[in-house]
Amino acid sequence: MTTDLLKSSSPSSISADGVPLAAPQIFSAVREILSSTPFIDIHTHLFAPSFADLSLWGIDELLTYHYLEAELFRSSDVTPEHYWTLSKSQQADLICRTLFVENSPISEATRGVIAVLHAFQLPTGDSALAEARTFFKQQNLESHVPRVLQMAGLSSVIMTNDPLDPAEAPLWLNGAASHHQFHAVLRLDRILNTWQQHWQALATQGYAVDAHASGKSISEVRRFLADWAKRMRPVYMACSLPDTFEFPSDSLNGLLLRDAVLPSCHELKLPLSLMIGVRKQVNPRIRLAGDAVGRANLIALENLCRDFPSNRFLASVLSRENQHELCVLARKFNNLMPFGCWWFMNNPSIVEEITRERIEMLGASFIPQHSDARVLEQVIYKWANTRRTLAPILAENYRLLSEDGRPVTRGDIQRDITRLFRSNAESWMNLGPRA
Ligand code: FIX
Ligand code: ZN
Repeated sequence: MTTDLLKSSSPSSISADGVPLAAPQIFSAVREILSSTPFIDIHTHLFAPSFADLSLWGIDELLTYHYLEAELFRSSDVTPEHYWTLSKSQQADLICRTLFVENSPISEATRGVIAVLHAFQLPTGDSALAEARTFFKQQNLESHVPRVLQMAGLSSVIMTNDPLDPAEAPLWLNGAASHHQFHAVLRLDRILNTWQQHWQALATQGYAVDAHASGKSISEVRRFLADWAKRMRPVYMACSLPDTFEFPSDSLNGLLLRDAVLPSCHELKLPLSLMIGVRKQVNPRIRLAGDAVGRANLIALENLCRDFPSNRFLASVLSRENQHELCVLARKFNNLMPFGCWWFMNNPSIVEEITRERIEMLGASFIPQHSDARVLEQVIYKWANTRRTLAPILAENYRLLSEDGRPVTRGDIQRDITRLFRSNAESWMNLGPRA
């Protein structure tokens, strides 16, 4: 039985979805399907409404986003020390004046704020701030959240939850209400990267651990992870790692990863997300804006994928120089899922470059993007940017496929876009229909 390669196997070959598209129709079909398919945002720093105090939203939070703070200090004489003495609204006033009035908001991050105001039909000129403040004051979080996710074309978002965060942990311990559009993640940076500073927090929660992670520490860390997995029902565990990350290693990080985290992920059937390449606090004066990037040695990731074949790894790398290697590693290990254009990679010119090579090397077997949103309304511009950047790239690949002799249908395009922005995540994270 020969399969007819030239004929699409997508189920809807009889309906309009099955009709081969002419080359000029491909781009608009891709754009329509990108905008009509609800995405899953697999990495954000957003919180469900029940985490009210931790949920950042509204114009003052949008303006004081650490991406904009980094840009403020380049265009203003204010010292970081003085900036931190200002109130949130004074900081927002200063950033608005400096980056949106005295300069053109042409950077990706400043354009983002303009796009959010425009999405709410709010003015975007020099006097925008006052009217925006009035508008956001009138919003009720319970109804604002689903509206914003709808505007961003998202069915759900995945949070970043730290069981050792002094502000967040008590909310979970007191039974924070879940929300059907927000899924939890067990974030392990304090355990894997700064054990010396944080082992006592585990001890305070009743786990017999010590500074050297000796004695019962490993089994107690595993008990800690199991307890928090029951409490949070996370869809994966995650950790950001420095550019100097090595594995295997005799360090505490290496030991905790090998003997506690990986076995727990395996037992709990949870993937481990590794975000590799951050150089923390190269300039601590500017706080969250003070992190930078370094090229990592991805042999560590290669060793993890090879030596732990029954663990699943999500990976995003911060350095541009590591992107190609990650693609190649994913061709070697099917327990590795590359995802997103993380942080300093999340700029249209670089998203384009990364996505093109991923499609050429991995087809649709990767997760193109996540928003990393810290402020609720950021998902509106970050996903609009992603849809705008990806439409011509996907269309070009379909045009080439059609030129090479295989007609393309809407059904094909819908299947691939659903896989890229939904089913890869659903299958990898046991998200299933609730996502
Ligand atoms: O480690 C992370 O999850 C990073 O995304 C954040 O730490 C970073 O500050 C950020 O907001 C990047 O967009
Ligand atoms: Zn993040």
